[in-house]
Amino acid sequence: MAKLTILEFPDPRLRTKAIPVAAVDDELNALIDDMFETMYAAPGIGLAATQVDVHWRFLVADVSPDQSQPHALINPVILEKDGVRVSEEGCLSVPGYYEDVQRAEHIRVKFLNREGDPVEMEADGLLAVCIQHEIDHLDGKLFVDYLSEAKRQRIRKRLEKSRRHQAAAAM
Ligand code: GNR
Ligand code: NI
Repeated sequence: MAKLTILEFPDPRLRTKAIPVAAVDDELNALIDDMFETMYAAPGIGLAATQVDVHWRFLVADVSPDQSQPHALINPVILEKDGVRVSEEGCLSVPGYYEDVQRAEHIRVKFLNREGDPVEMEADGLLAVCIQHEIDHLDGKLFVDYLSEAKRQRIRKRLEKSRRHQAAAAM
């Protein structure tokens, strides 16, 4: 197992549209293990392959408080969306910023599980929000894209500035 590096906004690689997974094999399952390790260590409740510079359509999520409900969704497709929910979102690729985003409250999603079998699942609340957030990543989209241009630019400038300070402090 290995912890992977998470790309940060405004890294252009976060804008890549991921391609469908062709085969659910040992290589993919090893990557999924590494993504769970990376997500739990962060800590976060979800992680899309895009964020670790792998541009295949899969994601991991676990919104439980005790790491007891790991979900790995391969080639996820949302079949149904219901209701509206506004909640505060954060993102491991936009560290330190939290903003309200409007999503569907309830979703039905189909995907392949780690064995390669097709599965359908219903999700509500935080898990539904998380899966929508992760599928956005697979399409090259970030939660800051739902904010005003001014807010997004302010976040980008502040993150670039703090990264320059980090780089200078490391010399
Ligand atoms: O850890 C995360 N928390 C979170 C909170 C509200 C809505 C979405 C998320 S996902 C985020 C981890 C992440 O960046 N996944 O892409
Ligand atoms: Ni994110």
